[in-house]
Amino acid sequence: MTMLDTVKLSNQQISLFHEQGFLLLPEAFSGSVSKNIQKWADEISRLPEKIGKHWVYHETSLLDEKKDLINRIENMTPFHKGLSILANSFIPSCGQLLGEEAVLFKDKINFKMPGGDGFKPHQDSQAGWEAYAAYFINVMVCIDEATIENGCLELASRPVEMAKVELMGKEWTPLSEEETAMMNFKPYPTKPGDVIYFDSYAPHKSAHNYTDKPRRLYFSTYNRLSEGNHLETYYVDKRKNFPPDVEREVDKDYVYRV
Ligand SMILES: O=C(O)CCC(=O)C(=O)O
Ligand SMILES: [Fe+2]
Repeated sequence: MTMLDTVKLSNQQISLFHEQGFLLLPEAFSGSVSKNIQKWADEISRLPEKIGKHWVYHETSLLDEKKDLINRIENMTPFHKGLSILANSFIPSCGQLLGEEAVLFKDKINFKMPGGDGFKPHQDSQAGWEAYAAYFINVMVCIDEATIENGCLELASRPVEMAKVELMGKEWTPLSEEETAMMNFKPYPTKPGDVIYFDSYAPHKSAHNYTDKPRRLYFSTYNRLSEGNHLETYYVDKRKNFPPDVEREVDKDYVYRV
């Protein structure tokens, strides 16, 4: 089993994170570690979809309506050793950014296969996260090269005049055109092994993938341990409204929100 290097952030990086709401860390992982992460993503996507295991969501290709794609896999740490080691490897650096001990809240891989849809502008705390903790940090690990063409992550810096880090839109709906009018979104193309930290109030979005290559990105999320360990409750709650595809009732409508 590969051991992952623990990321250690400098004071300058920590300040930049708090100023912008995000921090880029190019080449955080070496080529061989990145290859392992790609292998783990392949492995988890090949495991059978069973009730009580990792959560798999599908989508219909925007390029071919007969084609079913894996959209996202969540709740992976109990079911894959490597992906569990990956999630745990960020606890120290997220602790540095939080100023106290961090705990894992959730983890997922967004697959965005050829024909996969994008994400409307939002802040992650709009997805009801404030019910669990006041503040979270996401870590994005680039699995496949993410480009402007295949829908890399786009982030907006925190407005300088913003005194408090808070929601700029409503819960459960994406940011509106009015709310994003003054935001300056910038695409951040990444290569395998690059990492981006961004907090749960950092506005972000990404475009669909109309290229012929997958754009898989890994995301894990952490909160202050002093605000509680919510991973299990989060998934129990989410299962009620938005369970994985294998657990869905045929005649029920499920809507992805935010
Ligand atoms: O995968 C992406 O491009 C962004 C995903 C995202 O914002 C989310 O899952 O909350
Ligand atoms: Fe998001």
